[in-house]
Amino acid sequence: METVGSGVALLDYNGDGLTDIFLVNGSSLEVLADPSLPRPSSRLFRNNGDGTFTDVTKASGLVNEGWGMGVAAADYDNDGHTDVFVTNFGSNALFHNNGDGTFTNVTREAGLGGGNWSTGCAWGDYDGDGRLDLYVARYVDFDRARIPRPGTANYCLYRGIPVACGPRGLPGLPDLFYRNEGHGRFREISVEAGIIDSDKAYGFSVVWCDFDNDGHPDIYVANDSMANFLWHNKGNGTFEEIGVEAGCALSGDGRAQSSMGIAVGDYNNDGWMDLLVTNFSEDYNTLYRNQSGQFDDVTFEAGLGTASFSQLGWGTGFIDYDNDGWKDLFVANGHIYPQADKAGNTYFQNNQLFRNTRNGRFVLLGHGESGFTQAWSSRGAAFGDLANSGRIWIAVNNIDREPCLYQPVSLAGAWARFKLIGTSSNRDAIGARVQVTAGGVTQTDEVRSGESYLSSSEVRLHFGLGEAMAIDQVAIRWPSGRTEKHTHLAVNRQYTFVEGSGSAKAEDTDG
Ligand SMILES: [Ca+2]
Ligand SMILES: [Ca+2]
Ligand SMILES: [Ca+2]
Ligand SMILES: [Ca+2]
Repeated sequence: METVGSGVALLDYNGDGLTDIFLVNGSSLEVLADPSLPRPSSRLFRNNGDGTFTDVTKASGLVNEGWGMGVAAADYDNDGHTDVFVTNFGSNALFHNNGDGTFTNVTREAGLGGGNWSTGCAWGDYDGDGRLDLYVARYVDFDRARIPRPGTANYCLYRGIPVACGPRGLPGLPDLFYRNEGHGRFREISVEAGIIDSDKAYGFSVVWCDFDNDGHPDIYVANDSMANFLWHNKGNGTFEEIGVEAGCALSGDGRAQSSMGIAVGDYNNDGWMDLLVTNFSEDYNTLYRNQSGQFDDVTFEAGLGTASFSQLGWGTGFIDYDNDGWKDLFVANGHIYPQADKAGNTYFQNNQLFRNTRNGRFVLLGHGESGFTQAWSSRGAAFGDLANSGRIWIAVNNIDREPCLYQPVSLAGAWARFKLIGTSSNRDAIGARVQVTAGGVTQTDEVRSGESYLSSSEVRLHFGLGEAMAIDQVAIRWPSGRTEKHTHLAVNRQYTFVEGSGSAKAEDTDG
């Protein structure tokens, strides 16, 4: 279990407008076997607003002592306070935010314990009732007594070196899908919703997004060693799996890849949400360009093919690090096998930043330019503006190391940030689509909770605006279906939009 974890969340847990950091943590077999041993736990760091953070784990009660994997933060009960769901090897955990800086573990009442080995998770409102529902991916049906020793089967070798077994050759687990029934209770409805993971694929990361622009949020799941899922939301309370037909389940030449993380974003600004899926080493991370809901593997023509061949990719996101209005690409790397150093690869690998050159292509920045000079074995990654300065920071969880926090330093263009508050829609407006037109470019994004690798970025939407002096238009499609437009807004501001109020509130900013 220790080879794959774990995620990181950026969330404003205490509602002070400053984005805080939650790090999921692993455990050990010794601790699982002996309850008298001190238990490692997740960590919550409060943003002090002066460039420092304070560990408030204990005081907050946001303490996950299971073998942590993934996290998704969202206000599932629409009370204005961000709640946190954590997946584990073992029971998962739902922490309800009490609104006073503390959390209560409500897993049992909510019915969200799951079981065995859960990984990625993400919130979205599949049926448009204003209540956030939850997708939980699961990985291997893990029984330590049945796991072969390293090297004792052909799926326990990496380039001839004995390594930990799996996932190939091990039994998988079906994913879980929970409908939010209100009053803090959930019901597992995967089969009745058509989410039938009959192959028990080895699930990792999950993201909700409306990929075919029909107004209903779809769900994409990165599976390890097997075809990825695209669960198309039919708009009638059920889904159909269309990954292969839609062209985003396999590599362009029809191979199932060992997928880890998912970046979702409209990198070419055509109004269709694209995908970047991180994969195993000796393979490439796959860029799927979305055209009218149909995907093409354009990895090599985008210049991303060979740049990820040696790397084993995990956390990833389309982020506009230089605020030019074109989304760039971040990838967190690190091999899964410590033995990789003996097999012609390396366990520690540098993270990567690719600049979008606005012509459908990306260019890898050198480590000096990206600032990613130190190689670790990275996993989860999340994105947000931790200084409210109009730039995107990156938080990365590393195996057996302190995490990395990358502060933006490059000169950058204008920006705008949007905080959406749903009224008839879910309060966090998860699934809302925002289109921003400025400087002759229209950018598209959606509010998400759950993306990258087992991670959760802040729900505020950030847009780089290049040299634009003003925003011509902001168009919002709320999850309820309600649409609204705002015109002639100033740049370098955060705006709060409340569904149905018809007005935009600009907030003072240091930017
Ligand atoms: Ca809440
Ligand atoms: Ca719902
Ligand atoms: Ca859709
Ligand atoms: Ca850019």
